[in-house]
Amino acid sequence: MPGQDSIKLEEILNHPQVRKATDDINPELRERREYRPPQCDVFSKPYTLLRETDAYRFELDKEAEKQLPNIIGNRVQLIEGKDRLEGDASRQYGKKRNVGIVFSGGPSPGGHNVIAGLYDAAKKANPETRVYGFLVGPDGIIENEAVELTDDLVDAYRNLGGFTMIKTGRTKIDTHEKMTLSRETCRRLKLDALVIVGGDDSNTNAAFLAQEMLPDGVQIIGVPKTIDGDIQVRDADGNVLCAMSFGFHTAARAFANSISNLCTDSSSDVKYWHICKVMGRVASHLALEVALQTHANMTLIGEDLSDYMDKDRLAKAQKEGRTDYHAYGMTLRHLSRVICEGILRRAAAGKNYGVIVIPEGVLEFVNEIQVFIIKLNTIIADYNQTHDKDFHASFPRLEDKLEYLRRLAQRSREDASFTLWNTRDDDLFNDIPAFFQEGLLMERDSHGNFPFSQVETEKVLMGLVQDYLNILKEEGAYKIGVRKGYFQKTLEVAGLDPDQYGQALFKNFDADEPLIMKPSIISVKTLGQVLKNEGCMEKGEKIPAAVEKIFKKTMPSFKTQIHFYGYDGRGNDPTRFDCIYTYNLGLTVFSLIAGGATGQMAAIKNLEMDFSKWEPIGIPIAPLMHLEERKGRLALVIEKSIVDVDSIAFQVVKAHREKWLAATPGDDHFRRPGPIRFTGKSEEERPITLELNAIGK
Ligand code: FBP
Repeated sequence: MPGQDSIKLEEILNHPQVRKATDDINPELRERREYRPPQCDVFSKPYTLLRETDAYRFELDKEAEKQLPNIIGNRVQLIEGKDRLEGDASRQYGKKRNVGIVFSGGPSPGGHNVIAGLYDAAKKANPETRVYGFLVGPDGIIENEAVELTDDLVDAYRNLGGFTMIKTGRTKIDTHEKMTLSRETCRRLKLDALVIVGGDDSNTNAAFLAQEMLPDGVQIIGVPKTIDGDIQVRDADGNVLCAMSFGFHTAARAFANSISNLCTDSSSDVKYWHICKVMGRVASHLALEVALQTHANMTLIGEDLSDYMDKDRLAKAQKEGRTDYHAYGMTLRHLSRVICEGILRRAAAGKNYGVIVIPEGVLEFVNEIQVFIIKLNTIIADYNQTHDKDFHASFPRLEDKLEYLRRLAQRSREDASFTLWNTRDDDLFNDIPAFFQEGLLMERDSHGNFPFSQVETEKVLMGLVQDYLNILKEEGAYKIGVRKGYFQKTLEVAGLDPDQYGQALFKNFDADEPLIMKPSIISVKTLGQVLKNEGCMEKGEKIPAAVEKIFKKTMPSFKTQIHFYGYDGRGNDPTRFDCIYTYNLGLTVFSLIAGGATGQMAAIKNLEMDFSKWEPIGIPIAPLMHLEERKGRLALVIEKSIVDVDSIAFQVVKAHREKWLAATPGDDHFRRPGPIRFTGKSEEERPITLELNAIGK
């Protein structure tokens, strides 16, 4: 371009427009940082006070009573705002403290605001209080790697997503050595309190730390974090204390926006099935919320599959006077058939495209896979314990692992008392594709969780779907319906009689639209034969081009695009709901610390209601614990909450399945949630599942 050579790069880089475009700080970021979330009413007072209540009841686990004797008697604490506190209470509230905070587990949008809320409340109570952020998760506590938080640091991350400020990690403080080092760190930093922002496993860890550190005078407070939405706390009478962990809303909205865009693309381009795996581990809460946000054509809900009964099989067995145990529970094969049926029905309606949402943990609810997961968990844990070596280090390659399993099967043949892995298990396991074997044998995390996010669930399922669709295509059952008007027009333009050809080609020419080609027509050759048999063509005559064109339009090819929604949503900047929720969680944490609590989890009650009704509380963690199989043995953990198939949210989705599948001519029923917007009124106020499940409560 003329004159371009004369502009020096330096001048270009100094141009105000270039500087603006290359600045790390944009107006959206500035707006987020400057936003100050509203505070629950109780926090508008200068002080807060904790009041224990007996309004909630818990059924205590015997093992929890034994292992956590000092905190098992904790009760729910309500937070009250006070204009003044008397004597010692006021000194206690405003005393100079050292507080540590750590993120544990996967990132979840809103974490920075928990820090901001805690920091603001702590500094307001006493500007000399110090807040330390432990770096890269619990390792930071074990190794005493911490930064002291400052106004500048906190302000830089207000209302921003991720856990970037202090990072996160998945280490569990589960050995005597790690516990000793953690106590040492707390002593060195003279910590009064340690805040653990984490999921069910991290809050479990918080309870054990609270028990251990009681003699040291270190208070431990947990915060319910996870996009998975699987920390939902109720008391023994079903009263909801914590309806949703933070970050769920943002992740679900982020996934829903992308998936909704795929719904739009798929119904425009009309050639792809988009297969969307969404995070959530075992629980399908995120998939359920995405279904409500987008009305995607098919959404699998894992929890729904465990109750599955094959009614046809049951009826057949009953007729024959026998019991068919295989009719109970979903198999991988059957699940793939259910998906195929939806694909087939949409194709018949002329829609060989669509969107399927698959929760990443769906296979946990499929009988044969669940058995493999449990058996392999035990085998790996047993190996690590017996040999005091890591299974994955001993058997780095898949072949090594398979060889080890083969030896176990051999052992079961020689020793009848060994039933963990028998020849049948080994044979079945060897039947599955190598990439899936590898997935099932993958290293468990430090809490013993199966790494669902790394298993190509969608590939396993869609492989079976593809195989079955090929069979159905061969059988002439998988066909794309064509509009009668289009067929008639195409033949008339070619000078052919639509009625004569229509009767020959379609199985429903006289019935409703769309037209479905006869099952016997599956190739150009079979098309020619049918036309001859029906008297439309003479021997040696060529199939009319217009007829062949129609035939080709009815022959489907199943084209998929695979997507995984997880890490992107975890890193999204929080919705306004999550910003407000987490900031108030941070304020709650400080009130719990100032009130002397330990072994409690900060929570906000009534999240489904108007903000004016939100109620900050402290939930006792120890009474939530129960025994569960982890790493092959029973361990005390907080129970994960999975989708309740009797809940209103699930029932609503179930009632709309047929409508959203839209296996009829005409438009789909997609919903457009739109992107997460920090300002403006368009953003969903709170998760739809949360609102639906609160109906009538
Ligand atoms: P948390 O349970 O720690 O909140 O993590 C949730 C999650 O995002 C799951 O949805 C997912 O299966 C898992 O983390 C992925 O783990 P990783 O970050 O180790 O790949």
